[in-house]
Amino acid sequence: MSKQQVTVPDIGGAEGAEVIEVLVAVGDSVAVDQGLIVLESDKASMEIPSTVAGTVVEVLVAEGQELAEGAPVAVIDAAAAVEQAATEDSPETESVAPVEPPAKQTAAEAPEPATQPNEAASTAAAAAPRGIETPVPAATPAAAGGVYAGPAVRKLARELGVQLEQVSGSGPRGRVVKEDLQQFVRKALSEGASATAGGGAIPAIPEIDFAKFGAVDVTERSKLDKLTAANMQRSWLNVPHVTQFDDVDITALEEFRKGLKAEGERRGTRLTPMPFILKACAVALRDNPKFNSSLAGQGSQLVYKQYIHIGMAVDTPAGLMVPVIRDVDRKTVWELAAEVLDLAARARDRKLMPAEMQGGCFTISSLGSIGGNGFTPIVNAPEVGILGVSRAAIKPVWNGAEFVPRTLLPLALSYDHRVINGGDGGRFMASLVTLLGDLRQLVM
Ligand code: CAO
Repeated sequence: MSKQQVTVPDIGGAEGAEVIEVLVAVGDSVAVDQGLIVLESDKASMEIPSTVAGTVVEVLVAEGQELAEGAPVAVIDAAAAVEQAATEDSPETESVAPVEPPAKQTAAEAPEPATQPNEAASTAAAAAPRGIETPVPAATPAAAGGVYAGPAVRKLARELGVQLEQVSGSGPRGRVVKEDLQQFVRKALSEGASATAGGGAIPAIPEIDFAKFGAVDVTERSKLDKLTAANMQRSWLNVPHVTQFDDVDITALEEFRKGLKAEGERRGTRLTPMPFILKACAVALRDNPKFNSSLAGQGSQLVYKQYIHIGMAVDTPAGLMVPVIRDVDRKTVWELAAEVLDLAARARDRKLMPAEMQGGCFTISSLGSIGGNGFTPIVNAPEVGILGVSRAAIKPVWNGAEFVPRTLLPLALSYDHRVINGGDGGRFMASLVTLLGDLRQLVM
C-alpha cells in the first residue's frame, strides 16, 4: 500500500480555519489538485486540494472542526495511480518507493510554499515527480476576491468570461457551484434579449423546478394566452400607469334599465349596464379628446382620432379577447346592446375576424357580472385609457339628512401618464360620473 497523508498547507497564517465542507468520502478516486475539503477562516474560504492521485482510504476531518497548518486531512492510497503510471511508461516511476503513512507533516517539513497559494499548487504539481513521495501541501484559494468556488467552477467561469463576484452561490456558505454559473449565464442571455434601447434590462424571474415541492401538471399555453401575455407585458413596461377610482350612483340608470326588460325581450336582446357605459364613454371621449388619442413620432406627436371605436374585453374559455365596437357615438343604446351580445357570443365561439379586434381607441373591461369592488386595468397600448368596471352594489349614502340606499357602480380609470395628466383623468372620470348618474346628460 502506498498510503499518503494530505495535510493542511500554509493557509496564510490562519490560526483556526473551520472545515465547512468535506468534498470526498472513503473510496473516492481523487486526482492531484482535486479539492478534499473547504476551509473557512475569518478572512477567506479555501479549498484544500489533494497532493496525490489515488483513492481516499481515510477522511480525518469532519465539518465544523477547526484546523491549522499541518493538520492531517485525509489518507490517500496512491498505489493505483502509481501502478497506472508504471504501466504507462516512465522509467522514473520504477525508482519511486512509495512511502508508508508519513509522519504528521509540519510547516517546517513542508516545502517552501510559494507566495501565492495558486502558484504553490501549480508549482507543486509541475515539480512533483510521478508517484510523489512526499506530499506537497498547497492551498487553492476558494475565495479569491471574496468568492468561494472550486477550481473546476473557476475554470468554467474563466472559459465563459463570467466574473465570479457577480454570481450568487447556492452552495453551503454561498459557495458558487456549476449550476449557479449556468443559471447566471442563462439569465444574462435572457436579460440581454429583453434589454431596452435605453439600456435598462429586466431581471428574469428564475425558473423553478416546482416538482421538487409536490406533484405538478405542465400544460402548453394557448397561442391566445401567450399573445395576451406579451401584449400585457409590453403595455405594462412601456406605459406609466395611473389609476383613478370613483363610485357612480346608478340608481336611476338601474331603474330605467330594469323597466326596459320587456322591451328588450321584444327586441330579442338583453340590456345590461354595458351599453350605457359604452355610450357614456363615447361622450366622455368626445369631450376629452386626449383620451381618444395615441402617441406617435417616438412620442413627439399625438394622433387625435376623429372616430370613436371602443374595445370591450371578453372573458372566453380560450382566453381574453377584445372585439371593437365601431362608431359607438353614432349608435343607439339598443344597437349597442345587440352588438355587445353578438360580439361576446362570437368571441366565445372564436368566430371573430381579426379586423373586428382592431382599431380601438379606448377599452372597457367589465367584471361587473363576476364580482369584486375594484381592480386596476392595464392600458391596451397604443390606446391611452381603459375603464375597469366592477360590480354595482346597494350601499348607504348620506344625502345630507340621512343615509339612503343607493346603487353604486365602482369605476377604475387607468391612463397613460405620458399623455394624460391627473387633471385630464379627473375630468374624464367626472364626466362619466355625471353621464351615468343622470342619463339625460347623454343626449346633451
Ligand atoms: N354590476 C352588477 N351587475 C352587472 C354588472 C355590474 N357592473 N355588469 C353586468 N351585470 C349583470 C348584468 O346586468 C347581467 O344580469 P341581468 O341579466 O340580470 O341583467 C349579468 O351581470 C351578466 O351580464 P353579462 O356578463 O352577460 O353582460 P355584460 O354586458 O355586463 O358584459 C361582457 C358583457 C362580454 C363584457 C362580459 O360577459 C365579460 O366577458 N366580462 C369579462 C371581461 C374581462 O374578462 N375583463 C378582464 C380583462 S383583463 O384580464
